[in-house]
Amino acid sequence: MTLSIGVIGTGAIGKEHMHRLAVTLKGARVVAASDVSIEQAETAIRDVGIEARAYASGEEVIQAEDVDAVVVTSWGPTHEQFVLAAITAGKPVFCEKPLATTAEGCMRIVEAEVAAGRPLVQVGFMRRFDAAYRQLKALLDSDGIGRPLLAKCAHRNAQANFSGDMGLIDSCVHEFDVMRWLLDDDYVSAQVIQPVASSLVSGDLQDPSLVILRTRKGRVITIESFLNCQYGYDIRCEVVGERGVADLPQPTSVPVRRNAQASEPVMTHWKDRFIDAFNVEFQEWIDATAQGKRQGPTAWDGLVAAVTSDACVKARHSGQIEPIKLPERPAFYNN
Ligand code: NAD
Ligand code: ISE
Repeated sequence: MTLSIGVIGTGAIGKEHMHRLAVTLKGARVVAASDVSIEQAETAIRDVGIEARAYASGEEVIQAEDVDAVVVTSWGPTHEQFVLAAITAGKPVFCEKPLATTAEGCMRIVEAEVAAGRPLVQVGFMRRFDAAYRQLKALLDSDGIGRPLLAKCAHRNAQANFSGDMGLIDSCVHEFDVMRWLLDDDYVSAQVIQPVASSLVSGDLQDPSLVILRTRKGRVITIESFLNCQYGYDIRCEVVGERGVADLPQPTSVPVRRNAQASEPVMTHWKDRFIDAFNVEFQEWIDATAQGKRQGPTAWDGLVAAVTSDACVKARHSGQIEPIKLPERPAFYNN
């Protein structure tokens, strides 16, 4: 079966995903797309080089008879309305992070999916599909370093045109998801510490920040979020266990020694660092969706990430350690 997909939001990542669905991967085709204007969707369809129909709204994409499943890659504040509309239409929906920009919005999605009674929603936390994270998880799960006690993460972008709390909501949200998956744990509190801000960053962004999360199993996780580190795109994670320490494997490159110097290239963009993860994420989603199954991050995972982001935002402004309180998980999301 070939899955016919409608894409809502044809900006940077929307076009990337359209190309991977239509050209790189197997088992899917893109038959519909929309953006804020029909012309923008038409341009994207032309740029990607596929035959698909452009629509003036996301709702029309969801309703289109030939659309089996929906991919939402529009701006974050629009995600909730499109995911809810897809659930109402009974169509599987893959939504880029964040699932919704507030925990309340994510909760409405969780309630709608539970009421629909079948798994329809997957959230775009692609790090769970990254080979390096999967290797690290396999090592931890096989007791490779004993009981994990603490983890130190760094999430560095070369440059990001962010303001206010976006670093927590839009960037650290990946650590919020991947670390509870990696450690099989949940968070209980958050603290955000701001060192002196980089003088290379303008506007109201305080960059970098240090997030400290405590977990239900008593672990401590630190996340250095540096949105304008200048030198490249660098994702790090070191887990300290009772009997050893494990590091997230880094992308391979050719080390060079020349002119009395040794060097190695550093990537500069998330789309290159996680290109394979995006491909695996979507191939698994296509295959599972075609069989009416669910795998991968759920609406519940999207909600947990949003509750964590909200607590971090509060902690940044209060300067205090803020509790992270999750609602009761519906049995629908067990396993
Ligand atoms: P972008 O601004 O390049 O693209 C967003 C597109 O959505 C724009 O073309 C915009 O016109 C369109 N849009 C806005 N409102 C719309 C509406 N009502 N209907 C249809 N289209 C609408 O942004 P982007 O970088 O492509 O990010 C899109 C989403 O993907 C964001 O939620 C972002 O957080 C997420 N993202 C995820 C990753 C990742 O690593 N998983 C990376 C980048 C972006
Ligand atoms: C971007 O939206 C992403 O999701 C990237 O994975 C992340 O590294 C970056 O900080 C975000 O802006």
